[in-house]
Amino acid sequence: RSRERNMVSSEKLLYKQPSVLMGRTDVVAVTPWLAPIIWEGTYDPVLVDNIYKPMNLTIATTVFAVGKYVSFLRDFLETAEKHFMVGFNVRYYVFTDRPHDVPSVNLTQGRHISVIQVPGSNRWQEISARRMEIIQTTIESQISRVADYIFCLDVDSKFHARWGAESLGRLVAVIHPGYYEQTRDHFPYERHPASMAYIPMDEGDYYYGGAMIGGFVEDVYTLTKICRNRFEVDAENSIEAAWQEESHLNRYLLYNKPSKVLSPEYLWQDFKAKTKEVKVIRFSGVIKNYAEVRPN
Ligand code: UD2
Repeated sequence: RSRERNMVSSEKLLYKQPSVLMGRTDVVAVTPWLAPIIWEGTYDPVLVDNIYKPMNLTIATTVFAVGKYVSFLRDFLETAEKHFMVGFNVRYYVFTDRPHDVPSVNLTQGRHISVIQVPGSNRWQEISARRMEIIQTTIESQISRVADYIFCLDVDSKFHARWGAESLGRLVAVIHPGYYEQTRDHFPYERHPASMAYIPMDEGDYYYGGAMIGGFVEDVYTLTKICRNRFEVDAENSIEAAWQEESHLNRYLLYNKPSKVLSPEYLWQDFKAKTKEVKVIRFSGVIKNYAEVRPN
């Protein structure tokens, strides 16, 4: 279903003239391979909506809530209804081992939830990492038929402000809020050459967060398939990468550059004070008591 569409505005729309000379100067808004980095003030939300809404797109959104993580679902879904892809068709896919504990949340028109049962696990590392495999197989069995784009998000999070069509692209990744001021040799990439997620000290663009993967369904399909395979090769060799699937994601994105990069506005962490370049926090991880919510 997913094809690059022409940027057509359906009607006359009055908006501020784009400037060639004036814009944000405190942040970099384009990667060295010319993918936009999305920051507040670099796009016009009204114009973006005017372009994308007539396309009648469907956005699949996957979220895992295994074990005690079901308790994060209500806030995740309620805040998504307020801020995430408002005005678009959204299909949430909730993966859980506790389908009866999925809260009923009022959804606005054009939005649906499918609950899909998955096995529980005693190891949080496995739950987090198996997401690649489950997303891959669910894209094959159902998502590819119904959706244009897909976003795969962490459940222990809330939306606080607009996350809209400015985030749509072929392959979309988010810059992790914890490392964007660091040099690449400080990124927590997997550093053992034996791992399929290995990145040498002198390589790497950004440190991407595992809490969000997005893009065309077919591009995210390829990403999940390759990361899953590499993860399984590592497992056969008794290797678990430093940050599980996040490490494999970072390796994949180093050699398959994202076409759009979301700034840390799209992935903040509640324990971290806002920095001056972040004008709006759109989505953030809540503070959680690891000992309480994880199985081990
Ligand atoms: C980081 C990443 C996360 C993932 C993980 C790698 C960010 C902000 N977070 O977060 O995306 O790459 O490291 O290990 O980039 N889950 C369950 N039940 C569990 C455990 C996990 O459903 O018992 C799911 C849930 O959707 C959760 C996700 O897996 O949001 C990631 O697990 P996490 O939030 O515990 O990982 P964390 O905070 O270390």
